[in-house]
Amino acid sequence: MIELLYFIAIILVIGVVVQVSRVYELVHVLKGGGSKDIVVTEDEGRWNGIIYILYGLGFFGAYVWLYIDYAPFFLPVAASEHGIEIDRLLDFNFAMINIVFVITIALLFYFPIKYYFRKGRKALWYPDNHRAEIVLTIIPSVAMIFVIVWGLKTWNSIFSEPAENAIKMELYARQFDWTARYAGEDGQLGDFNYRLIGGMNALGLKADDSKVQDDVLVRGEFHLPVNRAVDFAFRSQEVIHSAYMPHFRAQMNCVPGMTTRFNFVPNKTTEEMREITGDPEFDFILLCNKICGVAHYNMQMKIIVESQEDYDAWIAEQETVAEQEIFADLESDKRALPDGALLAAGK
Ligand SMILES: [Cu+2]
Repeated sequence: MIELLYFIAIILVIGVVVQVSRVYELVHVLKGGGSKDIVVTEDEGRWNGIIYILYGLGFFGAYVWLYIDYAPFFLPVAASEHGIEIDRLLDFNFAMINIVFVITIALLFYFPIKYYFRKGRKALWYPDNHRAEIVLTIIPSVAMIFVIVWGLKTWNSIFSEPAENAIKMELYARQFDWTARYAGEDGQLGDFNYRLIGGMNALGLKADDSKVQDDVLVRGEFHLPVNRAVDFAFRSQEVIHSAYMPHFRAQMNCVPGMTTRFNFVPNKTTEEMREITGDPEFDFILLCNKICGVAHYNMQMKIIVESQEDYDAWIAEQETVAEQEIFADLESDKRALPDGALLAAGK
């Protein structure tokens, strides 16, 4: 609140300064000095240039400081195969943007001191230069085409079909948690229908589908084996959520009424990332990246990437749909609500 008052005070002070300078100009005109009389002197021009240089130094200082100050918040190295490609593409874009930015802004601050008004010096009349225009059109165009082609190639490789031995799983979003469903022993995700959502069956799974019973449902955290493709399907119960796994450079919207897909290969285990980041507490995370309601901020799930053996041991311990008896209360209680609390409490 106090910041808002400061802000309003600053705006008012600026307003007062502008008004006073206007009054000053008007008084000057009324005293007989016409507008012709208001001419910038050499001194004023030089000072103007000096102030520009000082401001420019402060500006670039802040620019460097922000990069350094925010460095701890940058994501660590990508933990998926395609993530490395995405980072390379982004790094190239940032390098280009920063180079052009520094050159153009530096010139902007330098020119007022270089070309400030001196008596007797005439400005050069330089209306156009076709060669310069052609060069300055072609260079950015080539750079743009290069980035677009590179981007499209990267996009195509990211959205290619997953490998044959990919793990099939589903991330199911609802206000405000995630459920991960693994395909189970048959390697196929069972069928679903939104009309069946209710009670323990928050995902609307079909009890009579033979592929459903061996599916594995987990909440809180899910595991993935390293260096093996994961073929994700995403669904949502009610509003648009977005499955965001920043360390794997992966994000996909979860849209009610349709299934979206994404696949990637995690290439670093949780343990390896803990060493890389120097943070023994580090964990991969799945977040919701769409503001989907009041508890959106807390919609997350831990992801553990580990060796194939550890993964196999973990998945063997998890309960299947059959073991969780998610259809039991639906049979007996027709009033079962499509409410998140029931699955949480029932599990
Ligand atoms: Cu959400």
